[in-house]
Amino acid sequence: MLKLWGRPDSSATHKVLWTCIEAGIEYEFIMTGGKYGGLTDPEYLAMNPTLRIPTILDDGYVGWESNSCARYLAAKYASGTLWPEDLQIRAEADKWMDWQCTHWMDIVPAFAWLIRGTETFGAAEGVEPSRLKSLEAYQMLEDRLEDRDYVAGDSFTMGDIALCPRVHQFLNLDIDTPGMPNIKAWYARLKERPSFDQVFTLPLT
Ligand SMILES: N[C@@H](CCC(=O)N[C@@H](CS)C(=O)NCC(=O)O)C(=O)O
Repeated sequence: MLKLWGRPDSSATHKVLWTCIEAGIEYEFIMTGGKYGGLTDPEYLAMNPTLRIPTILDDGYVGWESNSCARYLAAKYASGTLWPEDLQIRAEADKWMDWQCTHWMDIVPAFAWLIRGTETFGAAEGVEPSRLKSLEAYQMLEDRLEDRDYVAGDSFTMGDIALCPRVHQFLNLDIDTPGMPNIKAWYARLKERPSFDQVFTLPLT
């Protein structure tokens, strides 16, 4: 059975967990990182030297980097759904997964202060620049969702899975997120999936 090391309040873990649930993969979830620790255990380090979660072990293959894990699992277990068979549609899903990596830090200063009280990113003063930077970046996603229900096209794919955790954080912080009707409608669509509540089980932490 696939093993997944991560924690249920980690946005990177969410992507892999969601992929497992949507693809119907049986998995063992091993609580790691944050308050669970374990990142420096020699056995864990030997699998994943980045001191990060998530990590997967599937049939002898060790994977880390959440988008890479999601791609691997989607290709192996959800070809035709999460992993679009059409090359150009798949490339769109891929493109937005990579785009998400470029912008994943935008919301972190606001998240760090408002949810964790972390001062590393500028405390309260860091919130507004972070909000504005996120709004600017999310305008690209807003435009992309103008005439389609999901980021790669007509159906839910790994692209939506990779994008959602940070959008989930952004929309659930106590900050002003004006406009963005396409993103909000897309987020509401994702929330309707039965899998959503199995992934986003905890308040933001
Ligand atoms: N680019 C990596 C980022 C992984 C990452 O930053 N994970 C965070 C949790 S979201 C982590 O391991 N933090 C340390 C911890 O949880 O102890 C990925 O997408 O997998």
